[in-house]
Amino acid sequence: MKHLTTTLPPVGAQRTQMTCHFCIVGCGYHVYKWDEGRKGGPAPQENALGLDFRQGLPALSASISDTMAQVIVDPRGKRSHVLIVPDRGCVVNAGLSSHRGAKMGQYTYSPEGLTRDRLKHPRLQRHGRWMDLDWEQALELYARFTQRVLDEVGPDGLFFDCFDHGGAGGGFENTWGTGKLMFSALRTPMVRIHNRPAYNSECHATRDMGIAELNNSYEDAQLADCLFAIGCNPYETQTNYFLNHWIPNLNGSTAGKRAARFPGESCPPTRVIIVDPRRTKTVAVAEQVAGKDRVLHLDIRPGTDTALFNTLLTYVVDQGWHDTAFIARATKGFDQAMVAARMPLAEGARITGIPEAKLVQAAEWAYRPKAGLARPRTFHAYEKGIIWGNDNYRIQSALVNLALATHNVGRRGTGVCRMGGHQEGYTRPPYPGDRQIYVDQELLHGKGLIYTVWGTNPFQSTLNAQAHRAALVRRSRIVSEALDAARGASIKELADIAFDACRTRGGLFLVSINLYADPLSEAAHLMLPAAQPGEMNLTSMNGERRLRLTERFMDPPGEALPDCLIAARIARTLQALYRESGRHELAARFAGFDWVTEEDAFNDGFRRAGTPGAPPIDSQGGETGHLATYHRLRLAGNNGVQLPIQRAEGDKLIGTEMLYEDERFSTADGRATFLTAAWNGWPDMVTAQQSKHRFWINNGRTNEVWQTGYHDQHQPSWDERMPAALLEMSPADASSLGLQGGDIAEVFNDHGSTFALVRLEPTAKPGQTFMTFGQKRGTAGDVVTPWVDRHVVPYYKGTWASIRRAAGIRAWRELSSPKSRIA
Ligand SMILES: Nc1nc2c(c(=O)[nH]1)N[C@H]1C(S)=C(S)[C@@H](COP(=O)(O)OP(=O)(O)OC[C@H]3O[C@@H](n4cnc5c(=O)[nH]c(N)nc54)[C@H](O)[C@@H]3O)O[C@H]1N2
Ligand SMILES: Nc1nc2c(c(=O)[nH]1)N[C@H]1C(S)=C(S)[C@@H](COP(=O)(O)OP(=O)(O)OC[C@H]3O[C@@H](n4cnc5c(=O)[nH]c(N)nc54)[C@H](O)[C@@H]3O)O[C@H]1N2
Ligand code: SF4
Ligand SMILES: [Mo]
Repeated sequence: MKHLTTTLPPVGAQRTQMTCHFCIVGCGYHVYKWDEGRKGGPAPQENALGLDFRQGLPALSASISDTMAQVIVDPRGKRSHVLIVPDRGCVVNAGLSSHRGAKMGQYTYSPEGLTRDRLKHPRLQRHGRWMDLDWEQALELYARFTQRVLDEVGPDGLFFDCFDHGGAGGGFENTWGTGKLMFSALRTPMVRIHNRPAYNSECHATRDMGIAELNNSYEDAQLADCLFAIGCNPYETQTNYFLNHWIPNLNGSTAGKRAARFPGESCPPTRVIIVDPRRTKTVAVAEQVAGKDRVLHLDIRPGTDTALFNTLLTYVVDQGWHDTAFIARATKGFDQAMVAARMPLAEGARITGIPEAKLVQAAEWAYRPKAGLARPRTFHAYEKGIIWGNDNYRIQSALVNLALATHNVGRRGTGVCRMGGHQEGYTRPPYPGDRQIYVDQELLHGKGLIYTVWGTNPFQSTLNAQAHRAALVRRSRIVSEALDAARGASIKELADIAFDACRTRGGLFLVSINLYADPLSEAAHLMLPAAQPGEMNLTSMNGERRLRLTERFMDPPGEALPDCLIAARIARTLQALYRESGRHELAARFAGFDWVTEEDAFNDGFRRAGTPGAPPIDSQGGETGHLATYHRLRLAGNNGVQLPIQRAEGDKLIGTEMLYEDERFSTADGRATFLTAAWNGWPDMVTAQQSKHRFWINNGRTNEVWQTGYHDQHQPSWDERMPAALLEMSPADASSLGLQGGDIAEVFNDHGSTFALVRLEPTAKPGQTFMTFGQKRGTAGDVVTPWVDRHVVPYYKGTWASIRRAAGIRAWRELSSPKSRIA
């Protein structure tokens, strides 16, 4: 173990529970907090961890590092140590941390730490400078502007881009608070979700088929005969799910458990199939653990997954490996779907670029009946490679058809599931629109008067991002100029000036509600400071629907507030304004926000769904959500409860491990529905770039960076280490352009241009590059086309572009290793 400089928590240190802020996996952690000046000793009875630090700890017995520690200062100046360590008792991660979760300590607010630049007060932009102001003034400005829009234009003038998930920048409390404000108080349909340009789902198809996208438990990955990973890279993106549940199955550690679970069934050594156009770290690690003969990498031609699934389905049905009895008793639409799906091996191989022999091998591994004729248990895991792929609805229909026909849903060891992005935390009144609106395009066309960007950073993360930024900056400037010309104006007068600039001159009033000032800072007018988990109590659920409470252990910086309480204060300010002007009917729409704490928001939202007489709510808590109280969740600890809750036995909550074991699916008649999903080629808008631009720009995530880097970019020397987003490309392609590793390349097409740091990747295929998405310097979205599917779901994952050498600075070249990052 590396030498630790961190102070150990003394016996008796306060210990609270915390679910990692970041990815879907939701690893359990404990937060230890104790007064500065005290410290625990190395003997197990001398420290709160109960560990023996006198000699080196056995490998993996404890995961603890300096990045987990912080010294915090409360508003009265009292200083405390904080240590955020993974919980060995949590069934999700069993004491493992990751590159990201291990930094929660560092990312805890401290006036002396990396996070010292957190927003502490509301801020208003005046004359190109940021001025702090108090909440009353900020809320009055926001509410007066909003009131004029409501009165003179209508709710359609109020635009939002808002989180809808769990974890940091989310949680059931905050999705409810924001949702109640947007949908039942303001009643605007002009809302998009933080990661896509409309109010829609990432999973329309599977829901239409009656299959919720998180339908198994992490344990099922330990029990499967075959893991079928499609467009996901879980070693880098759902790290501890992969390490703690997939790896033990692939290395045989769960063989005994499988045999005990499925008596009488043969449980051959587990195999994994990975569908990804490029070789990933997941492929490399799986090969190391399972051996190459149990790993099949289908290096598919990008965007052809529909053809792959249809070919496999055709082959499986021709072999008679599908489950005809299950299809007859629990589904509908199989025969029609098969007509559209039929694709012979030769055609499938031609379209996907995967040799026929490999297609057959995949079908045999995943679907060929085992010895004794039992059906193999195959878990289908998918994420952004197909969700943000070529026609989300079509691909997902084809995939779920295949899983359904082979009865790989509702049985232990199977599933057809999203791997997930963030944790989940959805509870909102129904969306007030009757169709999906492409909000980015509306903004580009001059619609909207105020845009509230809530816990997201579209400047770095949306599609067609350069055009989006340009339009927002241009429209925002119209308002800034009007505000700059004001002399001695009151808040009310400022609101009127800004409103007039929007109403008559096409301006846009831009508001960012965030932890930090950076996102949108070049264009925003008003910023409101938000709190992160630990500074508030927050509930969310992970990728196996495991609901946990993260406990508050410290104050937010300055006057920052939980997002739900910001929403409540906005609503109450509007209510007061309407009351003052005697418009009581409108004032009534803003009632029901008298929350004092985030727990009030939880009780009002998550727990109320399903209560007789309550207005309709879309809630992942469902009808039994009311059983989950903060008190019970505190008792449930980091293992929480898997939704939906079955019942409470005293204060113990009993949950659900797997959905659809009863073969009753989420459709009106309970039958799962096959969808027709013929292979349909690529969208014209994407192929239109192909003749002009030589490179395919695949893009996504790397282990170290969390999303847009909102915390990570405050790491010391981040700027030197990451002067731009990474662009992995083959050495031959690079040299054909005169590029060396460490050079800055311009990546451009007809939609935009961006910059990236070239990294030579020997495993990259010719003509195919991979760029880290969402970065500040080098935004992959700048070259992503504005194409979306019928439900306004984007195709972030692929676009054609040209690449040229833009700059080369020796220091950057030195950063660049010629070794493969992937191997
Ligand atoms: N090209 C391309 N584009 C993509 C993708 C891709 O694969 N390729 N992926 C898409 C996907 S899946 C995603 S999820 C998006 C990510 O895009 P975003 O959602 O825009 O990215 P984040 O970094 O998660 O943004 C979170 C923001 O909220 C702030 N924040 C954090 N916690 C809190 C909080 O508690 N309250 C508030 N108010 N603010 C908070 C952070 O400072 C940060 O600015 O990008 C999408 N865009
Ligand atoms: N380290 C880290 N982990 C994260 C995040 C992070 O920012 N950093 N973000 C979280 C979030 S919000 C999300 S949504 C998830 C995303 O999790 P993932 O979906 O696993 O991550 P991505 O890297 O976006 O994309 C996965 C893979 O899709 C492949 N792909 C591209 N095109 C195609 C195609 O046409 N077909 C197929 N089959 N595959 C294709 C890419 O090569 C890539 O390896 O990660 C979560 N976890
Ligand atoms: S795997 Fe995900 S949830 Fe677990 S520690 Fe890492 S980022 Fe956090
Ligand atoms: Mo995501």
